[in-house]
Amino acid sequence: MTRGVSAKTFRTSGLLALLAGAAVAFTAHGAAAQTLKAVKDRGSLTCGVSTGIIGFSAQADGKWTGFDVDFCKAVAAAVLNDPAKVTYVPLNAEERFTALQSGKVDVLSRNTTWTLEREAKLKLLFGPITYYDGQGFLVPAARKVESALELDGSKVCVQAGTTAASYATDYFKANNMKIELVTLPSVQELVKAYEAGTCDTLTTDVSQLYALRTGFAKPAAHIVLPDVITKEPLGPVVRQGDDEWFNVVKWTHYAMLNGEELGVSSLSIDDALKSEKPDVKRLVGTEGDYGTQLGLTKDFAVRIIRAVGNYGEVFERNVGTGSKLAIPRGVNQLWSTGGIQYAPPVR
Ligand SMILES: N[C@@H](CCC(=O)N[C@@H](CS)C(=O)NCC(=O)O)C(=O)O
Repeated sequence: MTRGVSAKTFRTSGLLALLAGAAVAFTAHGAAAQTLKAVKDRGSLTCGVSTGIIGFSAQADGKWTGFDVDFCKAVAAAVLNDPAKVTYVPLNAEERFTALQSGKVDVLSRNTTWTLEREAKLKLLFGPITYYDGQGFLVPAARKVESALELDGSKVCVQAGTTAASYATDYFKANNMKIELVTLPSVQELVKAYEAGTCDTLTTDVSQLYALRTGFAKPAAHIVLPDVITKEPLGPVVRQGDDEWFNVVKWTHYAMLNGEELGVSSLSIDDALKSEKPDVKRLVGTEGDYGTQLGLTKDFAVRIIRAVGNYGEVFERNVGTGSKLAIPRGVNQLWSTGGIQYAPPVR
């Protein structure tokens, strides 16, 4: 009898120890962590961004700006009612995923391509595609190259830890062309190598080519070739196992997209609060409790749009034709105006 009891006790305490261990493991990896609660308790969002890509995430005079930075601000506005409550964590291509896995950042908002491996193997989840991109090539205009198919024999600069290196290899192999890949550990060294003439071309996502070019001594002396050789769906990334947080991240983007579709902008937000249109009322929270269902407030979309604007405003301000980068909206237009940006409805 005594033996039986002690054996049971042992089994129970063993089970408890196992559960405690699992809880610790979950917390350490952030998998089961309640990120939304953690952000609210901390009073700030930790957002993983790039180390410096103008138009997307770059720091000047101690201030971060850009398309990916605005996404961090939008999440902070939705959760904390203050777009300034963000701690930016600059991450290069190689360190970004471990930073997210380890819980160093709550979300990664950093020109990151959604791939199967990054979800299944790295145990991450991509939110909506905030920017549809593709890989391209930058060349000095003086080389008089008009297509990537003229790059046979070239030295091609890429950054380590990105999708660009293997895609470039595949592309040139498929076209029976020989290239020499020059892999650089950081974007700063990538730019330096290209500007110094170490390589004939630089390859990465087209949006980044436009961005990097703005920082060159003579931007007009470099052209982005028309060839786009891959699909690079870029979007925010979170850890697996925290559906509530995943929803907050997804609906932050969808609030901005629905805002644009319904004509609700940072300029018209006060009028939108008086609107009688059912779709607008649901978006701004004068009807229903959609924001509360997300663990936020009824007016979460108002907070976002007031802070950073709707999707079109964010795109134009940071990377659009009126910005330094001057990227045409292209496929990133709304589905209703010929693009593929499409948000599920708030209802
Ligand atoms: N979208 C591609 C490329 C993203 C990427 O990291 N591009 C580099 C080259 S421009 C970059 O943003 N570097 C900035 C940094 O490492 O801080 C990916 O997810 O692998």
